[in-house]
Amino acid sequence: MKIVAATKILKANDQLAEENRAKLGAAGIFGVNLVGSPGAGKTTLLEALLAALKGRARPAVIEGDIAGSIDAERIEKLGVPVVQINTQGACHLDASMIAAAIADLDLKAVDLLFIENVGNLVCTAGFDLGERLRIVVLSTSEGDDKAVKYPAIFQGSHALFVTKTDLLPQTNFDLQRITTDFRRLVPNGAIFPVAAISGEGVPAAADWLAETCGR
Ligand SMILES: Nc1nc2c(ncn2[C@@H]2O[C@H](COP(=O)(O)OP(=O)(O)OP(=O)(O)O)[C@@H](O)[C@H]2O)c(=O)[nH]1
Ligand SMILES: [Mg+2]
Repeated sequence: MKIVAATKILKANDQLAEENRAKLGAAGIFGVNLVGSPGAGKTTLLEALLAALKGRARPAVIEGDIAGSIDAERIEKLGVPVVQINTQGACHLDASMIAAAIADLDLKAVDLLFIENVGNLVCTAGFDLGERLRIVVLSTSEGDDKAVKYPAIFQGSHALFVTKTDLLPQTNFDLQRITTDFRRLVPNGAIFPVAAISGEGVPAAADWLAETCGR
C-alpha cells in the first residue's frame, strides 16, 4: 500500500504556487485570492469592484466552484475575461488548478487577476495559489466571532472585507469586535466594511486595491 503524506501534497502545492506567482509576476499580473464562506458575497463584491476599477486596471477572473458556471456567467456579463474551474467535490482551489486556468487566459491583456475561491472558511486556508494578496470576505450575517473560531483563514489573509453592512441593523454583528480579533491575528491588516448591493464602502475598497496592486 502506498501512503502519501498530506505534508508532501502541501509541499508540492507550495512549489506550484511559487511557479504561478513567478509566471504572473513576469507577465506583470497581480493576483488576488478571494476567500470566504458560501454566500458571503464574494461574487457580488467582485462585480462591484470590477465596476469601480473600470479604466484603472485590465482585470480577469478565475471562478472556483464545486459545480456549475453561475458565477463565471455573472462575470462574463461584465465583459471581463473569465475562466471557470469546477473542482468536482474539492472544497478549495489549488495551485495546479490555477496553473491550468492561467494557461487559458491571454496574459498580455491582463494586469489584475481575481481568483474567487470555492466558498469555504476552512479548506481554502491551507492552499497557496500563487496570489500576491489574499482577501477574506465575511458577511455581517455570519457572526462577528469567526476570526476567533476560524483563525487560519484570517491569519493568512492581508485584508478583511466585511460585506452586507446594509444588514447591520438586522444583526448583532459588532464591527469593533471583528476589527479587534482580526488585528490580533494580522496587526497591519486592512479592513473594509462594504455593502456591495448599495455600493457603500466600495470606492474606498477599490482605491486601496488599485493602490496595493500598483494601478
Ligand atoms: N443585503 C445584501 N445582500 C448581499 C450583499 N452582497 C451579496 N448579497 C447577497 O448574498 C447572496 C450571496 O451572494 P454571492 O455574491 O453570490 O455570494 P458568494 O460568496 O459569491 O457565494 P458562493 O460563490 O456560492 O460562495 C446573494 O443573494 C446576494 O444578493 C450585500 O451587500 N447586501
Ligand atoms: Mg460566488
